[in-house]
Amino acid sequence: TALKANDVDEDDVQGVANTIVRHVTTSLARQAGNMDTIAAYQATALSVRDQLIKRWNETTSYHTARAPKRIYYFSIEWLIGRSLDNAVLNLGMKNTYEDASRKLGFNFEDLLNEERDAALGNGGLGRLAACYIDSMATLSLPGWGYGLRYNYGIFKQMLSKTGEQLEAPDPWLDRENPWEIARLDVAYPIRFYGNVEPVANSDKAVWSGGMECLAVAYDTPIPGYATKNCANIRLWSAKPVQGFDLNSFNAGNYEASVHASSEVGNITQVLYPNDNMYQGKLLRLQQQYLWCSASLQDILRRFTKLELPWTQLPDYICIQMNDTHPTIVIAELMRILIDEEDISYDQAWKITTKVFAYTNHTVLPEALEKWEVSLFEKLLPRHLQIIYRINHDFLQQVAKRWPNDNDRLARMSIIEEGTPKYVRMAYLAIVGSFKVNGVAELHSQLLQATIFKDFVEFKGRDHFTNVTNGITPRRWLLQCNPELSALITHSLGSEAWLTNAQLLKNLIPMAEQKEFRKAFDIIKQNNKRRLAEVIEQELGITLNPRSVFAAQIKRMHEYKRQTLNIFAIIHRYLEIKKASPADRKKIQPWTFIFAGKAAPGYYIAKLVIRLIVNVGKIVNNDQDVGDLLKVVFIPDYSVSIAEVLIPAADISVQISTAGTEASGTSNMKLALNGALLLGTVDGANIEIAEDAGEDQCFMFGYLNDQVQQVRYNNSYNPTPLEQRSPELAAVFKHIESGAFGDAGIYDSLLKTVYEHDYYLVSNDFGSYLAAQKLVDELWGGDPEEWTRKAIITSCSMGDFSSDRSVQDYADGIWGVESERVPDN
Ligand code: 26V
Repeated sequence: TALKANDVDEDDVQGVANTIVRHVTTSLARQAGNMDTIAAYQATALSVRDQLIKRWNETTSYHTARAPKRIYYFSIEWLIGRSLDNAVLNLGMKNTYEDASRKLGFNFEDLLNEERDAALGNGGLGRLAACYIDSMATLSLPGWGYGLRYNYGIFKQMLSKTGEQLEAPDPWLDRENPWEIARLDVAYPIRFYGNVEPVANSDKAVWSGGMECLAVAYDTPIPGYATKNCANIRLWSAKPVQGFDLNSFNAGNYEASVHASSEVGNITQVLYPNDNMYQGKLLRLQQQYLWCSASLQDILRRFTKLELPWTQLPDYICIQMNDTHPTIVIAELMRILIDEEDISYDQAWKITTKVFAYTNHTVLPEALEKWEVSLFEKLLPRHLQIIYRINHDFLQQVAKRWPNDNDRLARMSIIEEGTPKYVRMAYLAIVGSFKVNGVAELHSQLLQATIFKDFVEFKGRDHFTNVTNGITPRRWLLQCNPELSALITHSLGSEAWLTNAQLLKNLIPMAEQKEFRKAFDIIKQNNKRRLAEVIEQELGITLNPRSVFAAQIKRMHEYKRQTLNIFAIIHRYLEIKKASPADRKKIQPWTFIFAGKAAPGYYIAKLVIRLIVNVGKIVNNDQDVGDLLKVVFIPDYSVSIAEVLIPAADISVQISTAGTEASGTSNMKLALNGALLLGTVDGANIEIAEDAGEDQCFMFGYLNDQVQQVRYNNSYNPTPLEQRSPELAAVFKHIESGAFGDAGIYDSLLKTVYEHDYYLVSNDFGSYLAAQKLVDELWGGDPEEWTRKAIITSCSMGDFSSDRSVQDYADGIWGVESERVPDN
């Protein structure tokens, strides 16, 4: 019975309350009565953590005994957000915990709001990893995530009085993190710099010297929904080797013998805040290597316990690389097999190339990683040698297939020649993997037709595939929109849709029923009011819940074109100002909601924030405008803010230049919550429109295959802005008149459109206005029809569950199967 001490039945309210009180007195060392909201949150989280650990242990034992093929998801970012609500929902214990906290005198909702976000990611890529691990757990797949335990997550965004983005550190670990388990005993040595000595008559070498440190493991259990399985995210923290340094001891230098290298301490301090923009920083390469080497050592240790030959490694493990950030792991596996396990180069390569698969997340050239050879050589000399050998053998094969085609060799070489020379990580990832995928149909096609074209010819079509992204319906519907979830469960007569999102489409016929539409509409209104209250409280802006709530919530980037949106808002503002009082009555009310961070060094993106904030200040306080137009920039966008915004949106603004947004995932979250898509023909918008039906969406803008030509014309046969778009020219005039701050502040932003207009803002402006006009007509003309479309959209999103994506990976790439922990 001692072992059962932590057991409570799922619906045992008193039992759960007891565990919470026990944690207050023992873990928090407080008197049971001395509980504030923070303590109540912490004790509740620790109580839930006990449940998770129990499942974690059962899953681990079961999988150790069964020894199935395992999948390891390598992501340098994990954008988890909060865990308490998600955990109690996945455990099926939300009601129990609500009742237990009420018994103790607390509102569960208040406890939830005490939790800090785990924001170890920038945006889509990091949040995707978090959705995928939720689905891996829910599908009972034997899988773990690996990443880095940054002391500081994505920066906290604040706005100055003049609307400029300010950045402050995010000390998320200042309060103890109840969701992690420190495993100080799981630590691996990591080497940097040093020298390489070849070993005569072999492929081997000895890498020694340099700087050594330790990578220490911290585990975050991830419970599946409606399964006992619990997955794990193992995050590494860098720590100096605290050996007994005999040299400094002998010298009587006690201080030096306990001195921690500050270089080591830096490695896992902070998440790089860039999204879609590569910077070749030494510290970043140190992060990547520490993470990959530690994770691989961990994985291989688990494999060697099976006492199988190395040739069977690919039958037992698969490593999915989330973008090129972990590509060094390919060279690391080669190094370990050759230098430490005495395997020949050729045999090692055969094994290695059956282990890895690579997901690409962007075609933007400025985001592709390429490391300066000199920096690489200094930090990882042995790995550079191995990469040269990989490249040599690879180019020999290319030359054999295409004799005398030196252009092709130069194009395809993993080493970019020139001064300086670079290692092209995407090419290494393709050559070292057995499968490469893009994240939406269009994106995957584009990869194959453009940046990886040569590699398709060399490796064959089958080397490349598509897996369209997905989002977890547990967090992005059940948790963030409880009322809509209850309506769905009630109407379907079961909760099965939470693990089989395709069932949602059985509700599509309900869109024709007035009663159902009414219920759906009331929920949307409630969610809008809830958001309006938060905005009133935090920003002092009063919103009209009967206006169209249009949300553009994502990282600030030129290609995502927040510009197009804010320029259209200014246009709308000018139209309202021009209209007579009688005409104003016919204008539909809109609320434009923006949220998103700009990379700290991204000047233009920061200028866009400034423009949005300053337009808001003018428009929101203009008597002529009144309720017809509000512009809100919500600072410090995060997963937990997204959970409030997304259920409240009527319109999902997804307006990237065609061909630039690999997939997008906020488009899926918004659609699932009943927002209509106002978007370009790009990324996953295309598939969303296909599934929801184009009638449900407002699509506009130049198509991908027209973009090149238009862009060329913008640069080389420029027509004056006045001709490309007279409406936009008028907007620019107004900005330049100083209407939103001193004339001249925005000049460098406007110049990007006047000259080149690389992202086709002026070219798409007219059709964006036209699309908004259609929205106006529907909103003002036929609210029932609007709700009908919203229902159809939401119920057509089954394909965008991350369960579908992860099952696609499991079947089509990983070759792993469900290993469900038996119920008893
Ligand atoms: C690149 C870099 C370069 C070095 C500095 C830090 C950093 C961080 C991330 C990246 C990769 C950016 C690629 C990315 O985030 N792509 C987004 O991936 C989403 C998930 O697949 C997708 O929905 C978005 O469309 C895509 O932009």
